[in-house]
Order: sequence, then C-alpha cells, then structure tokens
Amino acid sequence: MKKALITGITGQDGAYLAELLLEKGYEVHGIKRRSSLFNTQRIDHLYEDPHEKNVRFKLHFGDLSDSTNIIRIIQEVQPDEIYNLGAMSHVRVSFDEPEYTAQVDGIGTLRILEAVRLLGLTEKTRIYQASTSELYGGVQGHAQSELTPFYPRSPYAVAKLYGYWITVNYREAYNMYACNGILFNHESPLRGETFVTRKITRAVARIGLGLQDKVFLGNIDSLRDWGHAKDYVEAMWLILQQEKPEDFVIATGVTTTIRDFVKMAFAEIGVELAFQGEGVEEKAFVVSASNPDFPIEIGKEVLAIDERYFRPTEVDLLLGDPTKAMTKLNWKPKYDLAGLVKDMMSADIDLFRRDQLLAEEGHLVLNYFE
Ligand code: NDP
Ligand code: GDR
Repeated sequence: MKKALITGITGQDGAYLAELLLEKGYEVHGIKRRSSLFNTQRIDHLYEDPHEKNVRFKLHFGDLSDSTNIIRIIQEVQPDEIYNLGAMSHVRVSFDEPEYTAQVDGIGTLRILEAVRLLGLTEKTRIYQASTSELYGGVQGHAQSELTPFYPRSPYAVAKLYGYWITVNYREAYNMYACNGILFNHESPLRGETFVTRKITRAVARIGLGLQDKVFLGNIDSLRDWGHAKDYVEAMWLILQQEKPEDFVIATGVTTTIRDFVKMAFAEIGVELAFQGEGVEEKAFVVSASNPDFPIEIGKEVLAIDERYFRPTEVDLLLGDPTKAMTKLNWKPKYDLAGLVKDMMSADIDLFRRDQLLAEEGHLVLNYFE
C-alpha cells in the first residue's frame, strides 16, 4: 500500500486530495496545525478511529515553520509521496504578514525537501509542490504556460517563487522526483470564505434568503481562470505518476471578470443585475427576480465597492495554457465555470437554509464575518 503525506490537509485542496488518495487505496497521513478549536470540518467525514485496526487516515500535529517536526513526521511515515499544500494562501493577507508568509510558503518548502534529503529518502519519496499562477503576476497580455517568465506581485507570490525554484534546484542537484504544479485559481464549496468566489456565493445565497443586504467587494475588474478543486487535485496526483519529474500548468484556458462571476452567481437564484457607476462608486442593483424562493425587491442595491479589499499591487489578468497537462498527463477538467458556480451556489443555499432554520428555533446567532 502506498503512503502519502499531505501538508495543508485541513484546507480546501488537502481535503479533496485526501479523499481521492483514499479512494485510490493509499494510506493517507496529514499534517494539521494545533489550533484552539478542532478545525477539521473539511475532513471530518474521512476520520477513522485510531484505536481500530487497519486505519488508513492518520493526522499528525505539525507546522511548516518547524523543521524538527517536519523531519520527525517524514521519518515516522516514510512516505512514497509528499504533497506540500500547506501555506498562508491569502494574497491580500500576505501584505499584512509578509515575513510569516515567507517562512511558511518559501522556507517551509525547503524544510520538506531538505528533510527528505537528510533522511536518505531521495530515491523513495516523490514531492509535489503547490506552485501558483500568482508567480506570473505582472506578466500580462497572453496565456501563461510553463515557458512564461515569472513576475510575482505580492509577498505571497514572492515566497511561492522561492518554493518553485528550490523545488527545481533540489530536483536538479540531488536527482529528486520533485515537481511543481503551477495551478491557476480553483474553487469549490470547500473554498475558504474570504476568497472572492466563495465570498460571493455565500453572500448571494444569504441575500436571496433575506439574511444579508449587500456584499462589499474590492477590484471587480480583475480576470481569473477558475477551475474546480476536484479536477485540480486529480492533476496533482497525475503529476507524481509520470516517469520523469516535470512541472505543469493546470488551468482551464478561460478567463472571466469578478463582475461576471457575480452576475452568474445571482443568475443561480433567478436575479438579474445592472451595474452603474465607476471605480469605487460602482454599485449593482436588482433588475429582475424570477424565482419565488428568493423574492428580492426590484431596484435593491446588492453590491458596493470597499477600498479595504484593494491590494497594494494587483494581478489584473490570469489565463493559463494547460496544453502540456492535457497532452502529457491526459488531464481534462470535468467542470466548466457554469458548473462550478452551480455547485458552489447550491451548497451555500443549503448551508444558509440550515442556518435560517436553526436561528428560527433559537439554536444559532446569525453573525457573519466578511
Ligand atoms: P487553504 O488556505 O484552503 O489551505 C491551506 C492549508 O495550509 C490549511 O490546511 C492550513 O491549515 C495549512 N497551513 C497554513 N499555514 C500552515 C503552517 N504554518 N504549517 C502547516 N500548515 C499550514 O488553501 P488551498 O487548499 O486553496 O490551497 C492549497 C495550496 O495550493 C496552498 O499552498 C496554496 O497556496 C496553493 N494554491 C492554491 C490555489 C487555489 O486556487 N486554491 C491555486 C494555486 C496554488 P489551517 O486549516 O490550520 O489554516
Ligand atoms: P487570488 O484569489 O488572489 O487570485 O489568489 P482571491 O479570490 O483572493 O482574489 C481574486 C481576485 O478578486 C479580487 N477581489 C477580491 N478578492 C477577495 N479575496 N475579496 C474581495 O472582496 C475581493 N474583491 C475583489 C482580488 O483583488 C483578486 O483580483 C488565489 C489563492 O487561492 C492563492 O493561494 C492562489 O495561489 C491563487 O488564487 C492562484
């Protein structure tokens, strides 16, 4: 039985990847940070009682900022594959926590590679590094591929640039099977609540149910190439199953503005919007509402801009060219953007209908953070 170790197992991708690897028959080990609450909601359905025999899902306390802990866990697990997904992954927050981001997203990657080398596991253990389209940052005007030069535009992207190159360097210097997946934005019902797609689908569901008035966003002109996380974890696994270690771009090849994502999300509850004004003055109003389950007043203002969400340096356009992955890995996404929006909206409508019921029965205080 193959053993996989996943850092960032409590995150969006970690949860989907763990599920996929368990389905494929792996023994799955995950590194989980100590927190004051359990913070395992995304993987609770995978939990197995450690007192039972033949348990295939195991969690270890750890942190990418602690080499001693990383070395000990890798020594104990002796993994065939490591997926380094752990990171301070929020671009806007990286401007507030630049040093921590460098420690975890940059040096954290080195800690994994060096642990494998020091433990003499270079022949046995294959390593996947969660690289990102944010590496391209300021490179604009054409689809971004494995050959496009990098121009990171945030402390997050600069830290990930180090992670990218140290992975390439260890592959070349020590002949390790270590690869970068350069993944473009991927989303799902498990997406963190402060990333823009999930912020939108949560807000639209709540506005539709009468639980919230409007949503405040930052730059709605930027363009993103969005895929579904379920499709993207499949690509991570494929990248580690090749004969030779290589880096791959994973993307859909379609790019869309945040504004259009908002329109698509509202369309899921039968609401059509009109946008008026420019820059920080832009607002969106309801033009029609056709679904009686979501009776929103015509003319209601449902979106406004808040400069708090602007970034000191923005990435205006991301558009990936996944040709290499589609030909060499035979990878093809199952979801398009419409399918992704549908999946996220349906999950958030269910979630807030439940909240609404619990609140009506007095079991829940409705208090939403943005
Ligand atoms: P999430 O933010 O959902 O998950 C990040 C995970 O990393 C969480 O499990 C988090 O733990 C963990 N983590 C954070 N800091 C540390 C630390 N110091 N030590 C150990 N673990 C830590 O991210 P995603 O699942 O969306 O992304 C997975 C990876 O892929 C990340 O590296 C991200 O940067 C990268 N990526 C993501 C893309 C996307 O569109 N989703 C695109 C390209 C790259 P906790 O739950 O305790 O916070
Ligand atoms: P991104 O994702 O920065 O691309 O990084 P995010 O969803 O945070 O932003 C996408 C775009 O939306 C604009 N935006 C807002 N963003 C947020 N979070 N909140 C808002 O209110 C808002 N309004 C507008 C942003 O300015 C940006 O242009 C994600 C992360 O998963 C990274 O870890 C990953 O590496 C990249 O995707 C690829």
